[in-house]
Amino acid sequence: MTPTIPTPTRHDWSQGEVQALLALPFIDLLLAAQRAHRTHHDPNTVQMSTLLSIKTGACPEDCAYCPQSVRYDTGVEAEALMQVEAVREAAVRAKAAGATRFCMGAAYRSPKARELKVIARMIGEVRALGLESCATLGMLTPDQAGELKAAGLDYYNHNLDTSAEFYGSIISTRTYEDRLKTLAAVREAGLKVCCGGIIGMGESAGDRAQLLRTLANLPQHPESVPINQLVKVAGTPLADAAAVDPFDFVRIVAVARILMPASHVRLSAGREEMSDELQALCFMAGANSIFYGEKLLTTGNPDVERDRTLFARLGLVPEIPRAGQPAIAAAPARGEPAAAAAH
Ligand code: SAM
Ligand code: DTB
Ligand code: SF4
Repeated sequence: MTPTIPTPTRHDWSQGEVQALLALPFIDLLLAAQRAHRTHHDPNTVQMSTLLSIKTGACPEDCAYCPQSVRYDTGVEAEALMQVEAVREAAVRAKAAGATRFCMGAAYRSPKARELKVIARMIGEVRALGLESCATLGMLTPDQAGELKAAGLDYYNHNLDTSAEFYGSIISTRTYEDRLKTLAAVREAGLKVCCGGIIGMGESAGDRAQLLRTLANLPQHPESVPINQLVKVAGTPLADAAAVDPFDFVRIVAVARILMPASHVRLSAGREEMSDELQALCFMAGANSIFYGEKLLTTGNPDVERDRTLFARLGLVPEIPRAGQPAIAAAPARGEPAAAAAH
């Protein structure tokens, strides 16, 4: 039997409902995800973001997955906050390669006032190039979120990473509540939210469902939901974490799509280790955003040529952002396009 399409943009999912979606027969789950996807998005377009680490390593936090924590010997060389002009040049290259969003990541627990002033100038340069801007700088106060908004920032990335229960096994230097507070400050400031998690840190199926449920039950769905597969880095406590079953990963993408139908679901870190076929399954399950460019922050990503070839083989095209896109709560629902239905 074909599963019914869940009501869009709900915020009251129970743990049982999310677990039941994750446990659907694979083919039924993919169909439900595709239906949700086609209701809100063109299924053949993918949003393209390029990442740049604007301040690398020596981070005081102890996130067990992260090569940039000062506590682990991972060979990452610490680098101070970049010069504004060097960031502008990287953004020019990202745009020329075809990215439409430029994401600046900094290995901070939280940014200092003088650092934020420099980053505000970087945001201005990125926006002046006609690129969407995104930053991920750690915890923010409401005033700092307002400062970033005033600088022209479009998106703020701040991941919940896993379930509230499992969070303490991965990070001891901040709490889940801290994360939720920053997310609320970011929303309050009028910034768009990019928030997701990491799969493959030893979390249970229940933890995965709980992460998805927490994201979907936020007062407003994040506009962007990055689903990262753990990049195992030698020297971090999770260097030898067990591999994720690829079909389980696809299921998580599909359930994220169903729970947050109007959001962009990003097939995020971990693509370098994925086959083209697995990535295609993720796009079928509703992923419609990627990190594009040879590097994530400190680790590798598929090179531009591999992605261009994959897109050509699948008939995927980069998404062109619409100016003044409406908030996702008000996103227009679109029916299944006739061309797609006829295939
Ligand atoms: N320091 C800030 C923070 O943690 O919020 C911003 C930068 S931090 C590197 C951004 C995100 O990258 C983390 O929240 C985590 O989800 C992701 N990340 C870091 N290391 C990763 C890894 N090895 N594999 C997958 N995702 C990773
Ligand atoms: C997100 O969810 N994934 C990106 C971005 N947001 C900042 C980071 C992935 C980092 C992977 C490890 C690295 O390259 O250092
Ligand atoms: Fe620091 Fe962010 Fe890495 Fe945690 S994830 S160690 S806060 S850079």
